[in-house]
Parts: sequence; structure tokens; C-alpha cells
Amino acid sequence: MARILNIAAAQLGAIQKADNRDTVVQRMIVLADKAKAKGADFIVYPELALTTFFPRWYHENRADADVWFEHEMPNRATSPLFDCVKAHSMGMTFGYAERTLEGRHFNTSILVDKSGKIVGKYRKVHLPGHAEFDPQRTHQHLEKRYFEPGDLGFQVWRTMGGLFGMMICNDRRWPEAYRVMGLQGVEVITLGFNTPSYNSQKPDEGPEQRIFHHKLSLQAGAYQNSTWVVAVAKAGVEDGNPMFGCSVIVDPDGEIVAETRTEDDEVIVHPCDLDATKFGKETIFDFKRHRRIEHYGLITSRIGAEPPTE
Ligand code: CDT
Repeated sequence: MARILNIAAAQLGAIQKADNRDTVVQRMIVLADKAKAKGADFIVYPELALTTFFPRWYHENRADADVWFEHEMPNRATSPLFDCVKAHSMGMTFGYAERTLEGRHFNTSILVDKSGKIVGKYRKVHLPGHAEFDPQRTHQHLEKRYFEPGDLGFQVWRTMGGLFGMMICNDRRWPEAYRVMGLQGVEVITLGFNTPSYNSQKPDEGPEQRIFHHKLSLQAGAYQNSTWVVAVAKAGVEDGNPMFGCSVIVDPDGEIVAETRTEDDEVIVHPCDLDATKFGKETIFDFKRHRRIEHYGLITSRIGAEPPTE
């Protein structure tokens, strides 16, 4: 019998610097209600869903950026969202900036089951951008200033009748991230993103090429690991800075089966058959039969490319 999970990709449009978390959470609740009306069992929200994409703003004093971070989860602002999805009996995942009790900072996503319990946490591993103000760039991307690399690895959780994993934005460009979850049998990978429509170091690289690379990465990751991938944008123009939409649900064959059409708050829902992951996992991507780990050592022993000497 098919294991169908109706998954909602809940894209958020722009969140301005001046917007507060209560307003954003109300928008997320509207999307949850719409998703429920479309029969969703599980809803996926973007990376850093509660605020503007603040790593574009330079704070000389690093501590001044703490206003963008959550010190506990759920908290006063997000409790209504937890209550809402619990009342709808929907699981969810969303991203936020996490400040731990010890004062560490991570770009984090949580996985919440249908009872409203947090069952999984992921902290972004591949942090893009730079740590210092860079006058050469058309816009800043200071994730390396405000976050430390995630310390929880790429785990997979058995919940809601499936095997779930999370990654965040830039992680989607790294095949290692999918494969580590693929090796744990992952069936659904969720991913939130905030991707500027233009390359800050190559302004003639615009939305068309950026969206091509976005989809290329997601579709390859889904196909090569025979898993569903659900990628959800925060999109639109935040304080003059455009980010593309194109939230997508990708099936285990690598095909896009649902896609948003706007750069605003928008929800799409697709019935995802988790058993559709089996065919690829048992044939061309039956890792146990076909992988040759004796040839993969460099993947974990070397970080940067080192061409052979002449
Ligand atoms: N949020 C995030 O990870 N964005 C990156 C932009 C990279 S440009 C420095 C992305 O990979 O989409």
C-alpha cells in the first residue's frame, strides 16, 4: 500500500527589517490554514523564517546581531504557530537563528511532529559568504560572521510514517549532504532557502542562471539518493534586496512535481508517496551493491582541491 504524505511547501514573501516576529508568525499561520484546507499532513517553511535575512546587514559589534536570534523554542512569538499546527494535526519544519544557553550561534531548522513536539534539530553546516564587511560586493552575505558551522551532522529521523532529514539553503549545492542522509535511507529531505537573485560578486549572473543552479542541485540530489526533496524559499524584495522564489517539490526520480509561481506568501501541496523512494534505492542507487568506498577516501580526508603537481 502506498504511504502518501501530503506535503505543503509554504513559501514566505519578503520580511522587512522593520517587521516583527508576531506579524510573521501570523502570516505563517495563514499559510498553515491554507495548507490544511488542501489536505496537508506536513508543512515546510523557509530558512530564517521569522525575520528578514539579516546576514545581509553588517553589525560591527557582533553582539548587536543577537536581536535576530531566538533563545528558546518554542517561545512567546512562535507558540501560536506550534498551537496551530498541532490543532491541524500537521507536522512542520522551519528555520530560525538559534542562540544557545552557552551563547553559541547557529542557523537552525527544527522538525516538529503532529503532536507539536520537536523531534529533530539541524544546524546549517555549509555556511556561505564571508565574516568581514566586503566593499567589493553589491550586497553583503555575512553568515560566516554571525553563525558557527553546525555541529549536529546530517541526521535522519523516523517520524510521521517516514524517514526525514533536513538541510538549509547552501547545503543543497553539496552532494555530500544528500549522500550522508541517503546512507541512512532518507525518504524526505526538507530545505529552506534565502537566495539573492543576483550574484554579489558577478552582477551579470541573474535570476535565470541562479534558478537553474538551484533546481539542478535539488534535482540531482533527489535522483541520486532516490528521495523526495522539498525546498522552500523566502522570496521577494527585502529592503531593496531581491530573492527568488521557485519553491519546489522534487520526486525521487528528480522531477519537479510542484512549484510556486510568485515571490509572495504562497502554499503548494503535493501527495508524496514515500514508497516511491524504494525503486531507486533497490536498483540503480542500491548503495550496498554498487558503492566503492575504497575510492572515496579523499571525500573525507581532503577539504580543498589539490591538483597533482606537473
Ligand atoms: N542563505 C544561503 O545559504 N544563501 C546562499 C547564497 C550564497 S551567495 C553568498 C545560497 O546558496 O543560496
